[in-house]
Amino acid sequence: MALVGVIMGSISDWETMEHTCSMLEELEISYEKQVISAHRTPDDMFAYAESAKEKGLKVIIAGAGGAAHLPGMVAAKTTLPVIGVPVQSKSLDGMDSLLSIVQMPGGVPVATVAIGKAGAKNAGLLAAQMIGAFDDQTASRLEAYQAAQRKKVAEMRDQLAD
Ligand code: RP5
Repeated sequence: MALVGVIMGSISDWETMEHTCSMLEELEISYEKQVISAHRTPDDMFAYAESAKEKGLKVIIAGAGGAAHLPGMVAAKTTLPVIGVPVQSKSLDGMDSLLSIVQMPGGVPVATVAIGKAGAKNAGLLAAQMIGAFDDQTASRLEAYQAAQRKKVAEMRDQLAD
């Protein structure tokens, strides 16, 4: 059973959103992925948002670029936490995506991460942290992930000192 739903506005978003999925796999979080467009398939978007909770999802991660309405509109139709990933668009470098996702009206939150790959990766981590707040095994994997990051920095320090 998938705990996290990863959706994106277009297949062109996959090169960004695959970093979310890789992180979820690394942390052993079950997920499903789907292309759902706010503008091209609005009925599918609402159906997905409305059924997400009852099918067992705990978090939705939505990536979109340009006029990036997918995360906000999904958030409008579910009580699950929604994480928005601004995809780096070609024309405005992702600033359009970021502002479209982050500037939600009070009452309809979308947890917005950074533009592009770093944000996509952090979206996976953030979803794992939400699940880890209630699941000890996930919390342990997150501790191991942080310990590995500390080790990498320690190696960088050694490298610099050589
Ligand atoms: C958005 O429009 C998608 O999220 C994508 O980032 C952007 C461009 O989509 P394509 O024209 O590449 O399908 O809906």
